[in-house]
Amino acid sequence: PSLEKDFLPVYYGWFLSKKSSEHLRKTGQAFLDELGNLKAFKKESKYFLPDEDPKIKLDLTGHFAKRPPGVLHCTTKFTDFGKALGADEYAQQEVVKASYGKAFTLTISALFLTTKTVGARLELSEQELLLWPGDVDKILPIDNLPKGSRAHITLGCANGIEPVQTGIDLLEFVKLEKAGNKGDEVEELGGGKLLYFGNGMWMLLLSKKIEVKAVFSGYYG
Ligand code: ACK
Repeated sequence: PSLEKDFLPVYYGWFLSKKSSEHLRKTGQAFLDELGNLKAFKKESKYFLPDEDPKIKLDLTGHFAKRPPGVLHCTTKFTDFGKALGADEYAQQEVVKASYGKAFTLTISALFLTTKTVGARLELSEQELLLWPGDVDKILPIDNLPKGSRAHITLGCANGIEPVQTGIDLLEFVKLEKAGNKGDEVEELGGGKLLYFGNGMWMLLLSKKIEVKAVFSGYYG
């Protein structure tokens, strides 16, 4: 018998190439800059910064000061070194083993922002969906959302907010969409159509989807 024991990562996911990562960070930064200057956004700024002077640009970069270190990623399964529910089952799948270290092209369809997080929404391909766990697309056990609904890349979190929140926030958007709320079309920005869902929830539907290069792998901390 081998002395080695399988040692699972903190999480599995797609890790963007350095170039793709830098490009996406810049796009996210431009989104924050544009929103912070937007009249319609400032009108709703009470969700972000109480009593701010409406004539001054909102410092959203400062608000989302917690940014992921290193290259950006999309978590598929949070395994917590094997302690998380369903970790072993996920890791033992043939498709997970066979895809480890392989390159993928991820498609970003939108950027979203809430009072807590800012992130990029992914549209997974059939092949990528094979790597998506069956148990992560819900906030409540009764939620029934399409596979891959949670797929995102965290770009920033507000003070005191953990990155796990970005996926939960995206699921809130998807739940609203499922309930028939398509958001209010606020205006056309440089990158696409800006939608407002209320309660400080904004989404930019990209007119030109962004493709990023990424490697499927594990993060060991
Ligand atoms: O931004 P993320 O997707 O959210 O990437 C980080 C990564 O794992 C390392 O913290 C994600 N994460 C943390 N806890 C969980 C969890 N309980 N369920 C799903 N994803 C998680 C976090």
